[in-house]
Amino acid sequence: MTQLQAERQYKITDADKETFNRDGYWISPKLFDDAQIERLRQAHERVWAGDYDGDGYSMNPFRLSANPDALRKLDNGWWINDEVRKAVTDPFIGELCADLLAEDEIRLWHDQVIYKPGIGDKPSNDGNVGWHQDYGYWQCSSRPDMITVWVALQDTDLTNGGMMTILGSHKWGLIPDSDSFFNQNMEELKAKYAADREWVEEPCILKAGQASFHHGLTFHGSGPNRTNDPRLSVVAHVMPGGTAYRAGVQRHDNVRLLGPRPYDGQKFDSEYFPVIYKR
Ligand SMILES: O=C(O)CCC(=O)C(=O)O
Repeated sequence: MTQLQAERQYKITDADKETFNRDGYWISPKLFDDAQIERLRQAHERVWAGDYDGDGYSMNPFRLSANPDALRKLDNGWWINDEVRKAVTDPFIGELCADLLAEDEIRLWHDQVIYKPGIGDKPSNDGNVGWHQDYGYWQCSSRPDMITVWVALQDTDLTNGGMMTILGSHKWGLIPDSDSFFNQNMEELKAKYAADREWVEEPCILKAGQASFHHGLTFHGSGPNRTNDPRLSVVAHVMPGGTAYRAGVQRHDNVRLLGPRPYDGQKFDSEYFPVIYKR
């Protein structure tokens, strides 16, 4: 058995659950082999070039910014790229999430393909991801205990703009106006959210193919990529089976996937939200 095969048989331990429940995040073993990582890196190239698999339409058509330092991000890349689809619907990811959450079924909420350009020592914050809570965007969902699985497609640490989480911040509950992904002023956001809370920044240090798993309420963000190479990732946002629409709270593009007249309590259970794991 290769080392990767052994890693892909990994079972969540009580210590992993304890880490996830205490810190709001957990780092996995290597999920994907080098060949799959390379294919996902090529998928990035194709996505940004508008070269799509099949006849699907992208959820939010991507236009390359004139600013070469800007973060690139596409939601629901699985609709238009088969490699991304294979990665973000991987049952192994689903099983790890099911075990961390003690759930029987896991569905995909949506994915993201994210490219952070390397800017060397240029004084730019254009690739920053502001401190935010994912559930700050997902309040139309009945469950805040969703998980974001952030898969590194190269070795990632703070030098290339790796993500940081705020330890234990998922226990703070939903903080008002925490949908601040696009605010690139990390210091301003920190001053606002840290207030009198204990603010402990934890770098997510990952080898290529490893992933960080964070809770929907865990604050996280990332700073500049100070290398000269882009930082590439694919991200699966997942939810427990049975997660349903919470009407009248907040809009999200996914709600339109429920049909023309979504109703309170309607389950996110169509083909747009595939089951990626079931016991
Ligand atoms: O890629 C990053 O630095 C942050 C991504 C993020 O916020 C997320 O995946 O939830």
